[in-house]
Amino acid sequence: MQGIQISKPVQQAMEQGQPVVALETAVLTHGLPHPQNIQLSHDLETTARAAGVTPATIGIIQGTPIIGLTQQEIEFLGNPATDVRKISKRDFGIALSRQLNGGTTVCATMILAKLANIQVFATGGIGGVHRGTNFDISADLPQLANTPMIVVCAGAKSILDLPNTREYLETAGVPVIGYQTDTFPAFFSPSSGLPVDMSVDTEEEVANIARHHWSLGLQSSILLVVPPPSSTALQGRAIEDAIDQAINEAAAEGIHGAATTPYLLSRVNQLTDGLSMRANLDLLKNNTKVASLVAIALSKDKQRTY
Ligand code: PSU
Ligand code: MN
Repeated sequence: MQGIQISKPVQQAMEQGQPVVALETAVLTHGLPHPQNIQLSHDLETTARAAGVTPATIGIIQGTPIIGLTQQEIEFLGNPATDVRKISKRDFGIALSRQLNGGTTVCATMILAKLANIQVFATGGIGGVHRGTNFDISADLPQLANTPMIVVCAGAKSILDLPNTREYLETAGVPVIGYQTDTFPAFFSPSSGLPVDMSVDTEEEVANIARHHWSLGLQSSILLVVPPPSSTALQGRAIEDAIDQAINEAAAEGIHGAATTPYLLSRVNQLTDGLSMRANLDLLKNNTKVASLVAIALSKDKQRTY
């Protein structure tokens, strides 16, 4: 494919029908502080490899979209001294023409992963409908409506308006499948109280649902939601208060647009004395593990006929 660079290991795995999992880099460049961000990217790749899956960490280096960043490229993007833009769909032409560096959001990572025919993607939480704003809806949501991919996440943070995010997913035709849960997780917390469309116990069931969904030519994603590991998950007033305070401060400081999500993430981390980051790191690794199992199941499932 012209204009994008696919690493050797990713290309080889794809050619041989081996399982590959895409990973985003907005979490590296705009979601976590240094050096935990670099360590996290490394840990996610190790998690995938330990499961027998090739990781494809995706980002933009000097205007070239790369599917399968090297460790060195990850360190470059995650270095606070590097000038790096948060890339969503609207930013591609700008970043490529100006040779910018970019950390890709869920939306942008899906666009690039699809160009490389990757079908499974692990992230922490998706963007959604923001609370208390008239029209701040993450580009992640319409992209989920238009990308045949299994996206594994811990739901979405309650920095967002979760009921409306859930409604949008329904409108967009995105089935929300709970992995060993029957409620939509709220990222740090195992449950938002909102329902999933179907609960499954195994990754084979996920692959089977995806195959049938796409067999009709549907172009939407399957959103597989995984509760955060109970050892580090956060629940109750403390985390909700931190989120409310961060949202109020963002409004008072006039933070808006693409800066909103990074601002809220880092403020909540400060207000919870790092507990939220511990939960964040843990659930990202857990989601990558589940995504790896799903990628393996999907590669086996492909050999089937209906
Ligand atoms: N939610 C999180 N952590 C994150 C993000 C969302 O809990 O790092 C990132 C993801 O990359 C997501 C992006 O795609 O923020 C959404 O940004 P926006 O709301 O500006 O679309
Ligand atoms: Mn937004």
